[in-house]
Parts: sequence; C-alpha cells; structure tokens
Amino acid sequence: MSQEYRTRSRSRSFSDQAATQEEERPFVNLNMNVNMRPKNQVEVQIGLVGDAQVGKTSLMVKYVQNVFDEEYTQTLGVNFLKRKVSVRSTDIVFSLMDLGGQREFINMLPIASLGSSAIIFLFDLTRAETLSSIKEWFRQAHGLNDTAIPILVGTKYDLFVDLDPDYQEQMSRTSMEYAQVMDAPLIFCSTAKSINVQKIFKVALAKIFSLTLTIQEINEVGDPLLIYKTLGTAKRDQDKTDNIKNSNTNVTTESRRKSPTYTQ
Ligand SMILES: Nc1nc2c(ncn2[C@@H]2O[C@H](COP(=O)(O)OP(=O)(O)OP(=O)(O)O)[C@@H](O)[C@H]2O)c(=O)[nH]1
Ligand SMILES: [Mg+2]
Repeated sequence: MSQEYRTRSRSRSFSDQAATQEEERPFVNLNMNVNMRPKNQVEVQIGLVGDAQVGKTSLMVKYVQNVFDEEYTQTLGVNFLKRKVSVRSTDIVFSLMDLGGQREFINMLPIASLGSSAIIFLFDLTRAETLSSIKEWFRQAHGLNDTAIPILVGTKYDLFVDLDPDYQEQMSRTSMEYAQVMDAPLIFCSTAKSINVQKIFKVALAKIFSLTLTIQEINEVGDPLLIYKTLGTAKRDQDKTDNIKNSNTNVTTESRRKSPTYTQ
C-alpha cells in the first residue's frame, strides 16, 4: 500500500463517509397502479449465516425494521422476518432466515439453506478469524444448497475504519480472494451507521433475477467495498428470471456451482 494511500486511509474520519451512507426509505413501496390491479407476488428466501456476534440479526432487523440495537442478544436457533419490496409490477417478499452462529445450532443450517435463493455469509471485519470460518460455513451451506447465490458480507465497517491500515488492507484483500473463490459479490457494511445495508439486498435481488443494477462499485482498499458486477454471475436458470413476472412462485434454480479452493 502506498504511503499516500495510507495517509488518506488513516485520516478518513467516519463522517467523511456521508456520501456512502444510505438514506432510509419506507420498508414497503406504496406506489400502486391507479386501477389497483393486483400485483404479481414472488417470495424469495434468503439465509444469513456466519459466526456468533458477527451481526446477522442486527443486519436483518435493520433492513426490516430500521432499528439498530447495540446490546447483543444471542440468537437461539433461527430468527425469521419478512419484508416486501416492489420491483416494476411485482411485489417481492423477502423471507429472511437468520441462524444463530453458535456451533450448537449447526443442525438447523438446513432451515436457513434449503429453499434459499441467496445465502448471505457474514464475517466481522474486526475479527479475522470470522472470515476464516466462512470456508466452513460455505462448505456446509453449499453442500445443502449449491444453487443459492452466495453473498459475502463484511460487517462493522464503522469499527474497521479505525483499525491499523495494514490490517485493513490485509482483510480487504483476503475477503476479495474469498469472494472470487466463492463467486460471491462482496460487500462491506455497517449496520450501526447505515452503510451498504440496503445495497446488500439490492445486489441479492439483482443476482437472483438477473436484473441489471446501476449502483457504482466501490473497490478501493480501505473503502466500504461493493464488488458485484463480475461475481455471482454463473449462468442463471431462465425460468428463475421469468419467475419475477409470475405470481405466487417460490424461486428455485438448477445446480451450477463447483466446490471452491482457497489459498488462505
Ligand atoms: N459497531 C457495530 N456494532 C455492530 C454492528 N452490527 C452489529 N453490531 C453489534 O454486534 C453485536 C452482535 O450482533 P448480532 O446481530 O446480535 O450478532 P449475530 O451474528 O446475530 O450473533 P448470534 O445470534 O450469536 O449468531 C451486537 O452487540 C451488535 O450491536 C455494526 O455495524 N457496527
Ligand atoms: Mg443473532
């Protein structure tokens, strides 16, 4: 990393990131056709997995209820929340399945994996070992459902930016490598400071339905990475893309993924 970059990175205060901070929008798009035609509805299940305390429940609750709680409440088993969003003439109902990260709940991994169109693999940017654990989470979830789109999410970016720049660079580069191996879009987020939270689900939706997304990528080390264009691009089942136009359809896909090989 160049000295110039280091200086820039170190001096970057959190308030500098207002540009990347997200506006909170209504949870449900209330735009309706004037003739009140019933909309098509598609239900999409998304699993959230990763080590204990990486921030899975916080992310889900922030996305659905726009609330962030600093207190930690361990998830016992699986939490479940729904949120509806509108895309063109279709209502998409996200069913979010959040699995407690303690090893004792691993027997419930099928609940978060089977039937999911995307699985969000979360790690804590301030704890490198939680990124390492992604290998095992991915191996197990992929073994249960090799058609789900994997999304790799680094959490607590608000704390990460205050860490040593060398650590930031190492974590960023290693997570980029994991994302490549998993063929997973990579997103760094802060639930506490509303950075990239909405975008995680926009990327998931775009990948599931092969929609074009115009959000700009962020790929400079030290920034809240948002890399998705060339990742998660394995050939989609055309039926799946068409499902967005059909009502009351659960989304399924054909098998498409190889087992990964990591270098770290
Ligand atoms: N600073 C900061 N803290 C966060 C963020 N996201 C979550 N936390 C905190 O991290 C702790 C753990 O968050 P949880 O969402 O409960 O973690 P979890 O992954 O659901 O944990 P398990 O249910 O045990 O698997 C809580 O104290 C949260 O407030 C974030 O973006 N920034
Ligand atoms: Mg939890």
